[in-house]
Amino acid sequence: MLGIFFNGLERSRGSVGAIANHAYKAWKPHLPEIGEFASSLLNSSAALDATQLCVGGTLETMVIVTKTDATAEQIGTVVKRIEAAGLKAQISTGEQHTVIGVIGDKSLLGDIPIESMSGVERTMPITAPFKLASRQFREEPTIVAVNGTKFGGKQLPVIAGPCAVESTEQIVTIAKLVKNAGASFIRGGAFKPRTGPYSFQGYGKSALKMLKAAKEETGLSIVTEVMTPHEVELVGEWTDVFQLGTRNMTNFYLLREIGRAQKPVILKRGMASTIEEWLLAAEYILAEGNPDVILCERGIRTFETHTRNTLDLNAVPVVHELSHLPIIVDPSHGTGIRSLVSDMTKASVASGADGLLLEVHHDPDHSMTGDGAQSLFPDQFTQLMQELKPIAIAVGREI
Ligand SMILES: [Mn+2]
Repeated sequence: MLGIFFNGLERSRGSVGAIANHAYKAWKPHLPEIGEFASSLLNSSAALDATQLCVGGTLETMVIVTKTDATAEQIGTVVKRIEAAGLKAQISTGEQHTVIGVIGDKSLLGDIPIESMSGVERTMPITAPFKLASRQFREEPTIVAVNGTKFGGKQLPVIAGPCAVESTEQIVTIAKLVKNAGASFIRGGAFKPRTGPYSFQGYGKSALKMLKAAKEETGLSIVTEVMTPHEVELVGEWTDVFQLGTRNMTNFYLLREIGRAQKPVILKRGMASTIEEWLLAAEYILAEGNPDVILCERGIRTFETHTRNTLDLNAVPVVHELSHLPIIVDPSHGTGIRSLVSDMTKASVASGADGLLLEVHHDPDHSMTGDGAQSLFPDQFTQLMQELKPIAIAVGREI
């Protein structure tokens, strides 16, 4: 049975959906053993995916909204009942209510009278395909704080720096310039996911040390990309915020590993991904227990070839409607053209962005990644920061 299922899975995921649902009902009492058996037998990603898929077959997430006066003890009792039934509970503390997200097969709750337990106001299903990322799970915006700087509140944090870390001198010079202009974060790639294998791939661990030098010199927090699950620990030792790049938005093993790291992450939108797929990618991180996800719109592929990407500013208000997560905008990659970056940054702030990510280089003609063409000169960046102030005020924000 198991073998046929996995073979089917390799051929077509869609066609085995129905089989998975039937099989799941029969397997349910034995799921942990089956998962273990499948992993040890095949020790392959297909095995893990299959187990996850069949668990997902009847997955129906719901939230338990607790009363405004519910005590920590009452909430703890509800959580214990959920976990004892074999489900995962995720708590979100809001101003009015604490909400408990129940992840897993709701039928495992059986006859537990959740709605009549003390402290519980009501339960409701989350109808959106993404659950923990949805506004239904959490009404208030999530604030992601990094060393005192907050994404998702009134403040608009700015992350600036070169595409790649090229030398200590380069990154320290740029860090000082962007700090003076008002940025809170220095960015720069140590591990670079390049379209071609012969392009500069980044200086790796030595670049992380260079970023640390820039942090020590300026006090700016670090944002840098992590590309593979096994580098999460290393990069996490140096960075303040992980960046997960556009090419890795659907790298589900990386998403899960970052979900297990207790560190904020900027999740860039896949260049060909819908907003729903993007929020589902965020869900992978949230479901592993990391609540600090910052979404980043960085432009998508369209039929337009004049610009590098089409900066989808629709995504900002759409994400705010669908999700409680903060969303920042990267107009540098969104346009790919220096002369367009300032205008689109202003438009980003006007659209309600919760922060900005900008490429800035003091010597863009010698940039090692080819992204020099979209990098602002430091004086342009300084001027832009000033010009953004009245726009931020007009939309109720501060920069
Ligand atoms: Mn770049």
